[in-house]
Amino acid sequence: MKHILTVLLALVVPAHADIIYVDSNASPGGAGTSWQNAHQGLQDALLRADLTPGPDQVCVAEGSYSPGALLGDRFNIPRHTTVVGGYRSGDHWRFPTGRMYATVLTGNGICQIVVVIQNYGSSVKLKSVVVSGGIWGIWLDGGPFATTTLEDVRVQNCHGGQGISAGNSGGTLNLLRVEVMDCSASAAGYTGGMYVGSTDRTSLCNVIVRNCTSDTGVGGMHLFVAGDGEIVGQNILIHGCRGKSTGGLRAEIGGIPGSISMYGVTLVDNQATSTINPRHALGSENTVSVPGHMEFVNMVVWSGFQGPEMFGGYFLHTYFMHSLVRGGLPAFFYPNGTQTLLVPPQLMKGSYIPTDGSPVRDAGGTGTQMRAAAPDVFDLDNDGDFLEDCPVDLLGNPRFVGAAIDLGCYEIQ
Ligand SMILES: [Ca+2]
Ligand SMILES: [Ca+2]
Repeated sequence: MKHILTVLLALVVPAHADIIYVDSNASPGGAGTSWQNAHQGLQDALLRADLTPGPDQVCVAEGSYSPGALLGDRFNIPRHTTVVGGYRSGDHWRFPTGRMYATVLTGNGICQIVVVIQNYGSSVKLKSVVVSGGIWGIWLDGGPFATTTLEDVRVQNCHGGQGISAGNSGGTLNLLRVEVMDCSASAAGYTGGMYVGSTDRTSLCNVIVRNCTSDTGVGGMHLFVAGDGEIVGQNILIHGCRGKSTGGLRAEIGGIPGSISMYGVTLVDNQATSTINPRHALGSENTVSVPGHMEFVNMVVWSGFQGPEMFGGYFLHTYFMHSLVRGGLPAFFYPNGTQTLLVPPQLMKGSYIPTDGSPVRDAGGTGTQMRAAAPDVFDLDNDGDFLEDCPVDLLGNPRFVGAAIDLGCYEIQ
């Protein structure tokens, strides 16, 4: 009887993640079982997480961590693994966003890829780390039934490949408070900042791409949807990016139609270098004859370079609602563009936060899908409501202030 009871208890007790500790200030040879006995390197912890069958949480203290000194060395985040950085060394306290005590994963300018996530059918999260010094920063492949999350992650100073390359083929991909800065692509067609390809559900919330370049492709961000995939974005800032055909953001639907819905996007000071068909801020295309649904709501587009800010193809199902666009919408988009402002947005230099007198104030509205904002899939106000309009702006301030929502990624308080 006692034996049966033990078996029953083993079945009902939830499987808790094993915690593996990493601190670059630890002595060599630690087993990773506590902060006092922490692994000195992240690679040891990831190898151990890979060998254990259940979920693991790898906690990493502030400091610099390198996957190795060879081109092919990389941090492989195993299935069923969460990696959380930002702990203060010594007392291991951490701020909620983990940004104060930086856990830096660096390829030291040697490694081809710094972080690889190949996730099939499990939950993998990378949280509160800075990734730098690779040809590629993060290469992510989320397969069927996988949930893959990047949260409070910054990628910087990666040159040659792409800052972040994220594929989602049949699972859930979440990018929350992700920033890519000072990255560049040189190989054909690559995106300097961030490429996201999705055949299933992908959510981007509070994402910044700045000062990223590509000699041959998109400078800032390239979104691609195939199958019946969807990408939903909220509070996106892309600035200072330079590409060949597209400077800031390229949104593309290919294959069987899916959807891209972007809310509260600010595209400023981006540039395209091509003399043929450049789009400084936004290229949006359904590249198939049966188009999907593409919608941009409450957007600010203001690059200020000579030439068109925007370009699109198969525009019947592309909607631009309640936006401020330098030079106005291209004729292609008529009659799907509505409520377009043509005056300068009056943003503060550097931060791109609107001034009090900015015309973006209270100029927002709802899209054809009757939303002013994306669903609060991350429940950023912790009220248990995941379906309401996202209640915060890029800074985490309240989104619904004054008579209406503001255009762009920030809300004037
Ligand atoms: Ca407002
Ligand atoms: Ca909520």
